[in-house]
Amino acid sequence: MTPTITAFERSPDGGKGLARDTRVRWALEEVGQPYEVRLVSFQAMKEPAHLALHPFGQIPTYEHGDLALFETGSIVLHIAEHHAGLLPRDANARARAISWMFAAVNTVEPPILELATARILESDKPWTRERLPLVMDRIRDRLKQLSAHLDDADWLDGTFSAGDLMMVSVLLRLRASGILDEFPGLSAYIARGEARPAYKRAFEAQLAVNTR
Ligand code: GTB
Repeated sequence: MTPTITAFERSPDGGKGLARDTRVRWALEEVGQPYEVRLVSFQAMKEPAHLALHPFGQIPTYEHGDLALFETGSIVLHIAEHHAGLLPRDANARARAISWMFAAVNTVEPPILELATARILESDKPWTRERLPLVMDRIRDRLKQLSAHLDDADWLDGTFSAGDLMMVSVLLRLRASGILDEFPGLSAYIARGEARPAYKRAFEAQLAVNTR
């Protein structure tokens, strides 16, 4: 049986790969699991059929047999736990890779989302001009710490894992901000992620949907 994921019928980013279905596509491509995609409109996401899969009316979701999941982190973890290739076999290394998955969505991504909120949803507010530098500094602090940890290693903890997949995906949202230019080590880390054949396939698949 083939899993089915959901994705935007048309992503607001026009195919830059920043919507979260790309992370799930990437994980499925890394492990060699074919998948189907059901495209949903913004309206359909808020209707009962989709809300039964995703209580917050968002994408992506993942359905496989009688299992339905939402939340990218949990979907990627599920894929990684059921296929070889995204989590180390050694129990401690595996636990550390999962820590990096949580760090990506729980520690590094929040200030990045604040930036998106400030730039897109709050750009007309009088206080946004003052707030933006503070948000940028919060991101900068996290990137400095992440960069120090990575140092000159290729990946966060030994071999490429679901932790790197999530972290690279989170960092990619910063590209347009220019802040990554201050962190050449992290830029190279992101480039290594993007160079993976599985990422390229995932990116091309979402691009094809968004440029039809
Ligand atoms: N925590 C959830 C997860 O990780 O799965 C968050 C899911 C989520 O934010 N989904 C977004 C969504 O469905 C799409 S990815 N939004 C519609 C809604 O809430 O009504 C977020 C996203 C959207 C657009 C861009 N972009 O255009 O650049 C980037 C990221």
